[in-house]
Amino acid sequence: MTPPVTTTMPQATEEALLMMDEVSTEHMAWLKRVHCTLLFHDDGHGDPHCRAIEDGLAKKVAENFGEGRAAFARLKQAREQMERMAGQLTAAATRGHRLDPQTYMAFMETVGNYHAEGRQVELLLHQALAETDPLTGLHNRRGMMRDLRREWVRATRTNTPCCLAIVDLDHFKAVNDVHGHLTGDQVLCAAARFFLRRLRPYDMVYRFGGEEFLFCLPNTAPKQARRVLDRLRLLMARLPLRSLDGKRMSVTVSIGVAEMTPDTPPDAAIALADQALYGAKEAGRNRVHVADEDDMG
Ligand code: GH3
Ligand code: MG
Ligand code: MG
Repeated sequence: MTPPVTTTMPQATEEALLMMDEVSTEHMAWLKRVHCTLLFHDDGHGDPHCRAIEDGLAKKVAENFGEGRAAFARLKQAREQMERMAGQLTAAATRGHRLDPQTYMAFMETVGNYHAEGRQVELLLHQALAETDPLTGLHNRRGMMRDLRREWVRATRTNTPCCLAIVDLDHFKAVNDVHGHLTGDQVLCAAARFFLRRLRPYDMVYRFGGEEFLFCLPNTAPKQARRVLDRLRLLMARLPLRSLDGKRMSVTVSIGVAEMTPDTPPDAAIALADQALYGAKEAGRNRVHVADEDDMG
């Protein structure tokens, strides 16, 4: 299944990582209380506080970080299993029964599983953070080639077209020079939001470089890509923007498109799209050029 257009807001991911730290601290405190109950029969182990943090975290993850849902479901399952075992052991201990070493070892096994699943969640969050552009929240180049390769393999296997487009904001240096760098940053964020809104849910948008974005458009032949991107280009030019000091402004984009084919893997398609983009700039900007159609040779 093609992953949907998603942004993993870095702030949410950072918060999730901090909450995972809390989960870990709370878990250790709970584990100590369980051991006190087992050793001294004080029946004080109670519910692990990490349960509430985890539930809040799972909600955050579901909202901001789709890929983490399965890992979270596994973490929750591991915690429930661990709690069940702890319940059995502590019930026996408080009734004054002798502890069975095998049951204790099985319990510690579930603790180990829970740690391992927590580590997986953390790894996924770290990976998401590393693959996210902190300014726009879009996926950055890290991970992009992996995604593109996957789409190329899929397009080849299913014999369906798939286009790549490099989208470059025109005269963006002038935006910074005239309105300041902070306005420039806001324009980049507005462009990212606009692209996500206008494209289909299964299209992919990456921040390719400074003021350049890369789209991967599965199931899209060059003709169709040209139509879709030309409409996007026209709408972008009309997108009302304001500088930080309240002045009205607009930006245009130039777009280079190339198809990934069995003989044109991602890196070759990117090079072709880049050449087409160069052609679009040379031809006057604010236009879409398709490799092999607009710029022969
Ligand atoms: P062209 O139409 O040929 O693309 O001209 P351009 O001015 O857009 O291209 P150029 O490569 O000369 O300048 C790109 C500018 O984008 C310069 C750089 O400072 C700006 N830029 C890159 N990344 C960021 C960013 O994260 N924030 C801001 N505000 N500006 C950025
Ligand atoms: Mg550029
Ligand atoms: Mg530019």
